[in-house]
Amino acid sequence: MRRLSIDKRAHVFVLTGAGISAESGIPTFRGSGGLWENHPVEQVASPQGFIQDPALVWRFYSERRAAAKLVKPNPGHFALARLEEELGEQFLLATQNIDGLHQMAGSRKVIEMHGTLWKSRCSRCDRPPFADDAIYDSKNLPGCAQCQSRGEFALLRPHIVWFGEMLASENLDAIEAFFERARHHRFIFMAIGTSGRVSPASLLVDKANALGADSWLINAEEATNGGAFENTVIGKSGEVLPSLLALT
Ligand code: BV8
Repeated sequence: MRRLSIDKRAHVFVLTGAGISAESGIPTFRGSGGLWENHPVEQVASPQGFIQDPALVWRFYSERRAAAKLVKPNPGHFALARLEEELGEQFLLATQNIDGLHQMAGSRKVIEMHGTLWKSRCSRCDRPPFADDAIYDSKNLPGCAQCQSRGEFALLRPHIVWFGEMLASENLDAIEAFFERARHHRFIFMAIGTSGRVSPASLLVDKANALGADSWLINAEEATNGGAFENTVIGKSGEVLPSLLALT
């Protein structure tokens, strides 16, 4: 098996998924069979789910906020923060996770492709998303103060990209711009701790390959889109990343 060697000239893009937070104690989606309280996550994490039962959806995210407050980054998160320190603008991290552990580990530029647990926004008006780590009780769901000041009522919602919702174009543009620069150099694409089931994140490896990237999957098991990667390292990210990402 080839060894990954990253030197100072490399341009490295990393996509992480739930697997990188598993060793911090946050359950993955596939690990729970994709279910929460016997509901398929794709149903709860959706606009339809929120309209149908906002109390259920706020309970889902309040429980994840409460759990995520108790966990800490693991050596996998710290290894990525170190690599960003060493490569600077030649490094870009995008995550599908909403737990904020990359930032807690010291990563400075993190593209949160699917949003974040730590912000809420109005489900209706144009009030910008705001920091919010509140645990809401299903009996008194949060309303938007701006709408209220206009004599209207609208529920707050988590600032998260649900299934069936578009990803923020500025995030996709930033990734595209990095790929455009990296293609003229030694371009390494890494996906870490992701089953590769959710698009458009799971399609990034194909774009990187088409631009000449050296693609690596670091995962506890084979992934749905595993065939797209030239190289695969099967292992726990917290155990393999510290040595794998050391500069040569
Ligand atoms: C979009 C926030 C355009 C929410 C998330 C049919 C109908 C409608 C839509 C679709 C359809 N088919 C496809 C789609 C598109 C859909 C999609 O991909 N669906 C899937 C289910 C098939 N995508 C979307 O809807 C996206 N938007 O496409 O817009 C559009 C618009 C309308 C209609 C069509 C298209 C929006 C997707 C974003 C959804 N939001 N998160 C929340 O978190 O609550 S996705 C959510 O699930 C996560 O963010 C993550 O992305 C995904 C779970 O994936 P992973 O992170 O990979 O986690 P998983 O558990 O699966 O895997 C973990 C891996 O780690 C495992 O392989 C495991 O082995 C490994 N592991 C475990 N421990 C370790 C480890 N590895 C290393 N070390 C360890 N220690």
